Amino acid sequence: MLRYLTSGESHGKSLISILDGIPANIELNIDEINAELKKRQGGYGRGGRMKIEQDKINILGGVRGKKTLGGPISIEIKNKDYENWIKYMNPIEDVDFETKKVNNVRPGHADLVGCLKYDFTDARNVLERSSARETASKVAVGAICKQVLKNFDIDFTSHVVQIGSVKDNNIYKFDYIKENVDKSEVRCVNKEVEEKIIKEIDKVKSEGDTLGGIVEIRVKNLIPGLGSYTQFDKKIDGELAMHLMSVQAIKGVEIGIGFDVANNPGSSVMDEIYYDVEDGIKRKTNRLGGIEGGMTTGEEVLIRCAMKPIPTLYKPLNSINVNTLESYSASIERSDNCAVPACSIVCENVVAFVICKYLLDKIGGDNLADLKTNYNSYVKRLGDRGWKK
Ligand code: EPS
Repeated sequence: MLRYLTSGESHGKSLISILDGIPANIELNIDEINAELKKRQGGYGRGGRMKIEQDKINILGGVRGKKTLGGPISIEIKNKDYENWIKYMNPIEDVDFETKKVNNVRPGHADLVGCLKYDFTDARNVLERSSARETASKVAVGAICKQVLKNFDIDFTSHVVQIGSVKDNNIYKFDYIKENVDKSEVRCVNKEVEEKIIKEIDKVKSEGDTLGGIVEIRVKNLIPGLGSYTQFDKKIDGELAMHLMSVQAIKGVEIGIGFDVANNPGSSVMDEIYYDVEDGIKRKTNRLGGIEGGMTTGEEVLIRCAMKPIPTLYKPLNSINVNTLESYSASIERSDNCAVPACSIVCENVVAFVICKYLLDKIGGDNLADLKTNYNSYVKRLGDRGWKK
């Protein structure tokens, strides 16, 4: 079973992840993994931290000569900012607990409930771990999973479809998004919408406020049958939603037309099936986003995630001092005004982890050769039934 854990604080020494279950003999392209990390750091609306960091993976175990060994892979991403925080964050020496203490808990962040639940008088102890800095680990893990999946031509892309009130209502082909999205600093492939988004971010920033938005993730070249209808915890849409909802600041996940299924009759929601000698079994539309009965259909998977605006506001909301219970404005921590473009990279890599987990469940094998044999035999059997890759 593919699984991972992460550890580390936003201003601690490093972020650490352990990814367990990656088969042996997968060749890792470290530059490609670092390129994903770099993309996560980008995007219009980011704050000062990204000028300090240059996230790169340092693999500490599970890989030899760029090839996976089949054991757990341990990944470190160093926090350069730790040098500026060592007096406050050193895990094994006495530290200054006062200077960076956070009393005035921020609405929308984990600060208040974290202090109550873990019996902390300092929300710093909460925010260091709840920070979206942890998404760098998620991206590193997902980027390694992508290296497994590229052996089976499974490909990913993502883009921003809404920031604040500015929406891109167009539907794009996978390849168009993939070719154009990295040229945009808001990861929006429509120039007109991009300009409006940048103006909206500037406006909100000047008002001391923040913006959320919607990102779309697409996966192509999948095979049918990843996931299963036979048990609730085997459904791939359930697992995708669980992983995506646990990304910091995500408040909604839609698959295919999502909530729109409720507005339409069945005939405008289901995807008609046809058979063509050239293409094999296919769908005329993809409203259900490539998943039926908790299983991939082989069509493109299409997912949208809604990210709430970042809760740290430069014009803060009313809150309390968690220790004295007196009214105060919420504390101001250095933060981003809009991290939706970064969120599209995070969600894309989170989806890569789930797809990899379910592909390994379906075609299991301890090493790449066995995976390929199992994959080819499954695809051949599907071919006999009329499905074509
Ligand atoms: C982030 C690092 C953080 C924040 C942001 C995401 O760094 P710092 O707290 O030092 O500025 O910029 O985190 C949040 C907005 C949040 O609310 O936690 C990153 O690496 O993405």
